[in-house]
Amino acid sequence: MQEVIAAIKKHKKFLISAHVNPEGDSLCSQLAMKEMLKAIDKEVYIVNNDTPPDHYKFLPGISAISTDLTKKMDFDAAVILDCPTMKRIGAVAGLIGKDKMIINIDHHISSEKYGDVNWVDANASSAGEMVYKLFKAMDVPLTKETALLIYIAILTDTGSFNYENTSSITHEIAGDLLGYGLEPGLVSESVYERRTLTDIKLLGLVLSTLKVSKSGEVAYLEITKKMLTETGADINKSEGFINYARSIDGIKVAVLFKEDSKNHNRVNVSFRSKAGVDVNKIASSFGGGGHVKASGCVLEGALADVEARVITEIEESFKKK
Ligand SMILES: [Mn+2]
Repeated sequence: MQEVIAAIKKHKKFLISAHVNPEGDSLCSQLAMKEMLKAIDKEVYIVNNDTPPDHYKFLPGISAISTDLTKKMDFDAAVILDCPTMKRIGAVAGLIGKDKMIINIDHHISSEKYGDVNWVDANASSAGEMVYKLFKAMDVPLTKETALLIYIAILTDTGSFNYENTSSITHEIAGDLLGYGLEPGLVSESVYERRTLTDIKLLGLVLSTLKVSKSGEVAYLEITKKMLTETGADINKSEGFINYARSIDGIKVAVLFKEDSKNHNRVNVSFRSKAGVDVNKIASSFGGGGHVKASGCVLEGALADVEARVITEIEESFKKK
């Protein structure tokens, strides 16, 4: 962290970015980081590959996130948050010339440490938790808004304090954040109780695809392009669907296969595990990565073929143990 602080102090103008298909932690850690840099008189831009999902439009300062890659920006350092590889920031990578300093702040175990400065803490619950530590180390006071952002980053990345990445430190930080006047019940409602009728209809279609592998230890679901056109639902609203598959008793790995909306021969694959199974290893074997209990990869091929390949690979990996 000291290296990060030194790099921040040395530079004046910053570009902030995070991984494609943004969710709670990536959005909130970027917005909180921006507030921290502004508080110490830095110039800051946030540029992302994708527009934030509609259900996060309530986040304070969200309009600062631009997806305009053509706009000329003057910056001398880039802060990349919650992003294990440079590839995962998408087209934003093209804006960062070789002369720019790259500061990588991440909690993914699979981080490729692509920065000039890398602060990777796989024990941190979220990138938001790391930004919190920066606020404290740099003596920048939190506000109700920045406390809310960091709280939501932690809330969403820990599955509401349910996952193994939740530690006593996570709870201590959450406790401190609540002291800025946050009401946990209201925050939870604003994050989780924003589904539309369409989203629930999509959930119904997705759950009807549920299958279990031969071993009885892998449960999987699929989202097809047809389901999205039929319901008119937004793919971003499927966050959390995979947990229904994982919640089945006896299941060790849950997989969600999503047909890519732009490229018809591409499938986005998400993995969630329990009972100590390492899905980062499985995702890595397919060129992806993430965390021990939550990871993902992107595969070329038709949905049925990709499904068969992935499920066979997981079943094989169980046999090797
Ligand atoms: Mn994260």
